Amino acid sequence: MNNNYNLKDDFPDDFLWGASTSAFQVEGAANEDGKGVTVADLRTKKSKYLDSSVTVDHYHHVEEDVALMAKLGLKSYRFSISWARIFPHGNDKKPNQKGIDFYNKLINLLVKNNIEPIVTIFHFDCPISLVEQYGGWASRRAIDDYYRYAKTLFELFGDRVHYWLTINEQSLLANVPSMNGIQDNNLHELRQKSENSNYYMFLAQAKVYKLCHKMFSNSKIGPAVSYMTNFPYDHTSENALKSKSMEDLIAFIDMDVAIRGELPTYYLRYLKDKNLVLDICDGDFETLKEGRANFLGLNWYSSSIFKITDVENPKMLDGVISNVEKVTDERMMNAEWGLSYDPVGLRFAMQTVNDRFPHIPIIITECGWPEREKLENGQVHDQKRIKYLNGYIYELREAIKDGVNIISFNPWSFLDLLSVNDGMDKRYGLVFVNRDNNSEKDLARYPKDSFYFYQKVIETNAKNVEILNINSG
Ligand code: BGP
Repeated sequence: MNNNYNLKDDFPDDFLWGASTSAFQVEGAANEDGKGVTVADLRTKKSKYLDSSVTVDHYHHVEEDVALMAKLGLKSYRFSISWARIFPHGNDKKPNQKGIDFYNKLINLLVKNNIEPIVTIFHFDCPISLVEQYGGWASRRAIDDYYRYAKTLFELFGDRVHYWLTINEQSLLANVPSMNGIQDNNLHELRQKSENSNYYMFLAQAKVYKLCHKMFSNSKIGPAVSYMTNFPYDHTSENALKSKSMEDLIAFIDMDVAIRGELPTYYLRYLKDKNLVLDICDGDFETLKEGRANFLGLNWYSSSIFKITDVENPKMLDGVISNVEKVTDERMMNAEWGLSYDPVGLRFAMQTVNDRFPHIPIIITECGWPEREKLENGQVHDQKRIKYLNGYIYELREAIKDGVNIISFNPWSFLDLLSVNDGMDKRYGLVFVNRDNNSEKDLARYPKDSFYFYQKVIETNAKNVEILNINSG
């Protein structure tokens, strides 16, 4: 009898164990060396915590930070390039040499240490000048400027970068349009602008997928999708359908367009019901078809449970997340900010994606556990993060054994960084950075206990990961 079904038993030897960050959350130096102002800079300035001007000053600590990555044993590092460091106004005639120098330095250090760069082209930081010039992503003009920016990156760094992520969490940008600098006092107009921005982002990415495949035969390119598995609160078909529809409209839409090259019918039905009209031009659908991703980046932190309620709760504009309540399962380990520890949920998610897009390569581009943390005698004992990583890595191996083609895992975040809504109070890092919301202190780096746990994971290809006791909560 032949028992060789071509299934893997473990993480492959070339598995890319990585870690993740994004430019405006780690770099600092927001006004240095010619960098232009971005929407993210202005949004964080309004925060009651701290802004993007210094954050954890990775821009000036780049050698030290890559040395720590090498000590950790990272095989990949997922980071983003700041559009406004390359083109300060988003569409300048010439790129900014100092910005190019910084990313060359970072990429060369990574390559020297055998760390594969996984580069996000656009992570929440649209140059503000594009918003001032023509409304940014609310205008079709953004497609050409994004394309030119991506092409410039391919020309500059494509000899050393083999993994590209086009846009981070597009659906979040579409549902919170202020993150792209899009405003309107009229809610319907705002939704209309934001759906067009969503459509332009789909078209821009399709063009860039096509370009990348044309320029490099061996490179991989895909979106970084925010995917949170939704479970219905109970067995009723009404709750199950609502949970699924939200998952479709918030997560699968970005995957469906990137892989299948067309707008899914559930999205068209949504637009029709909301009386929203996309700015569709001749040739657009061919553009979508001709440019497809060849892997999926997934930001998966935890699952959520939803139940339908009568209470209007238009958290992300109206429509997608309205009339639902998020329910906490007290049996799980839950973080202060609503994230829960659900390792089996991750395996479930991986199977779901693989069912929809069989054999598609998957990179986990984000995944992480937030805590308030303090340094004690130069140490941080982040036991919950270790438990989280242990459980998630255990279930990732199970998913690989199920036949899911997971090629890389990049937990959020390599080091503590600026949380979008909570400054430095909410820490995700494997490395502690000595600063808080009120003071920059000395910005010294201290590996946490989870750093050493993850170091062992990488060294042993996860042999140190303990069997998961699902009932241990
Ligand atoms: C994702 C973003 C990251 C990061 C992370 C944690 O949505 O891609 O940039 O911010 O979430 O979010 P937060 O900082 O709000 O906890």
